[in-house]
Amino acid sequence: MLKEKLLDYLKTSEDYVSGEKLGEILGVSRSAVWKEIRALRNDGYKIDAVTNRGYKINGVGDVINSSEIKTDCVIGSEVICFDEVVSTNEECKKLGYSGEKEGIVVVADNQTGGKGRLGRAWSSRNGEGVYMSVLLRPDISPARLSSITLCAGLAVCLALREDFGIDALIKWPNDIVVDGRKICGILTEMSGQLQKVDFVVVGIGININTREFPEEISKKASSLYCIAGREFKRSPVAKSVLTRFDSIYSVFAEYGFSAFRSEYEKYCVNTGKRVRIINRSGEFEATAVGVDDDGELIVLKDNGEKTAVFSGEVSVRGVY
Ligand code: BTX
Repeated sequence: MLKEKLLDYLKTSEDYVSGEKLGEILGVSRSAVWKEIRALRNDGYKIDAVTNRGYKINGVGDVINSSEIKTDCVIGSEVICFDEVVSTNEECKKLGYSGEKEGIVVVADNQTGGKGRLGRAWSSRNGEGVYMSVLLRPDISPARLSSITLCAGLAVCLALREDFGIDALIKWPNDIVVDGRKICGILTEMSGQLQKVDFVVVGIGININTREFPEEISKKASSLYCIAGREFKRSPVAKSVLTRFDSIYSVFAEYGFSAFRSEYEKYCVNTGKRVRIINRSGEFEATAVGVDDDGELIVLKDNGEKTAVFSGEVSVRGVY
């Protein structure tokens, strides 16, 4: 796309570049260059124009586009951006069915039908969050899929802690929380048969600049803005998460979740806490002691019995 090529060129140029030179490089007229410069400004790029010198990028607003999010690794090697979709997971699944390669990412400014787990909704305010889905083709059995969600959670947690100074923790299995409130949710969906995975879509929703949440989640949701008291640009957060997810996923693909077990436990808010487990076979209270090599939560029941919980809702006192 012309706009992206122009943007890539301007980003690597330290000095002003004339419209004429840009036209020559891109094989288009000066007026076509000018049209794309205008479009980039509309997207949020600050581009200086100086007579007889040309154009220079002088800052980026809060834009969501491929050029800002694309990574140098497998996950995020290609990024498709939309202004609005029903759900990025649904768009990404279409790419999975059409045979797209592992690592492609779908991102949107807005979701009109963002999905949570078990048919729940994910509140996705326009332009206020990162809503993205990653296509993976792991060579693992469906039984081990849930640990991919844990890897994605760890990637979000580490990205927010190390690159953005947010004290993020993980609530097993897939919520990222700060001060007991949820700032990110992960929804993993799969296509395949009983024994073989065809593809997996990992959907990640992060609340970035949301100041007010709908009434029904206002007590349990938070955003980077609410935590830090300032706005964040969404694309750098998305890129940081994708880059971390790539390095975690590549080790996971070779060695399994056990490689991250102790790091996950370190940031898991449940570790050492009383938890209430609600699953198909009922409800019980226990003390969480960690996770096992498959990412299942290990709990110590009050009768002294240790058991692994592989799915279901887990509530922790003090954390919604
Ligand atoms: P979950 O089922 O664990 O969480 C959903 C629940 O969380 C809701 O029932 C509600 O109580 C609460 N909730 C809803 N919206 C928010 C929010 N913005 N912040 C905090 N709490 C909220 C979590 O499911 C999985 C969410 C994945 C979302 C991503 S966005 C990109 C991709 N596309 C898509 O449709 N889903 C994923």
